[in-house]
Amino acid sequence: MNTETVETPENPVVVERDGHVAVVVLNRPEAINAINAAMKIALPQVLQALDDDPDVRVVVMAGAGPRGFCAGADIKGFTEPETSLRARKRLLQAGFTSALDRFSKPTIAALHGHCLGGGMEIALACDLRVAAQDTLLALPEINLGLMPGAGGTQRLPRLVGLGRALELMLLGDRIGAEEALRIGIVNRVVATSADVRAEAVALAQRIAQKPPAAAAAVKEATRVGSTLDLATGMRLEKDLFALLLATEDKLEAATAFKEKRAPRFTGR
Ligand code: CO8
Repeated sequence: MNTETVETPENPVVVERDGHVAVVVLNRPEAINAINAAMKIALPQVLQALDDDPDVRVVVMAGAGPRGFCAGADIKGFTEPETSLRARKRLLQAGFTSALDRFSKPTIAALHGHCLGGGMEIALACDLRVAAQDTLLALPEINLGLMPGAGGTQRLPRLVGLGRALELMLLGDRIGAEEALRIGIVNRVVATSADVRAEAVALAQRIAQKPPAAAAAVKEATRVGSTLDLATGMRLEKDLFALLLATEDKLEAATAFKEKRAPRFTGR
């Protein structure tokens, strides 16, 4: 794997490449990858660059070090109160998880250890989640006099329903990987944290073999469609379907079928 770094003093986000898959690593292991100001700046920049790179087809999000994926917002940075108006403006402008919403290609979170607060919100903003058995997930903001502020109140109920989401957010309790699998927060559980990144990358590699425009269209139709009424969602699906009919990859798939060979997709 090649490793690229982002030009910030602390390198809070590192990108590793494996063919058409990019692994974005939250890289503050000494603080269980807590999200500080530098990470909030770096993550959207990194994702934008990967979205613009035609060689990248799928992104895996992971956390450095043995302690966990991400322990949430950097609580040590909670030093001064902000005026409400300034804080609201900053949150609306920055939105590091909005960068994952804007990201057009499939994303997979590889979770281990602590996955708390903003860390769980990053995971929720990804399309799929793979968790090691030792993963502990929680939205504990209520214990800090806060509430989830990076999409948790909106994304969690869409995955698990209102009742379960409210219970998790009102109590702030941690749940393990098996419970997260049972209620639909994670897609797969692997035995050890040593295996989780490999499992997520293997899943990413399978998706990377698919025609990229079709993968992006499935993502857009499903994610955007889930916020729309049925008729508008169906219309979006038809629009995206019509765009795919004009791709070279659609023709390549049909030609490969006729020639009884594996297709070679280019993303065009
Ligand atoms: N912020 C800053 N530093 C942290 C954080 C954090 N969230 N979590 C852990 N660390 C640091 C610790 O301070 C410690 O550093 P040091 O050795 O220098 O003291 C190191 O990481 C290891 O942590 P611990 O020694 O505490 O390890 P333990 O195994 O005893 O405990 C825990 C691990 C349970 C994860 C514990 O550290 C903990 O409770 N951390 C706080 C978790 C939390 O409450 N997270 C939610 C924060 S709120 C939030 O995320 C709101 C997001 C809203 C979006 C806003 C945009 C960012």
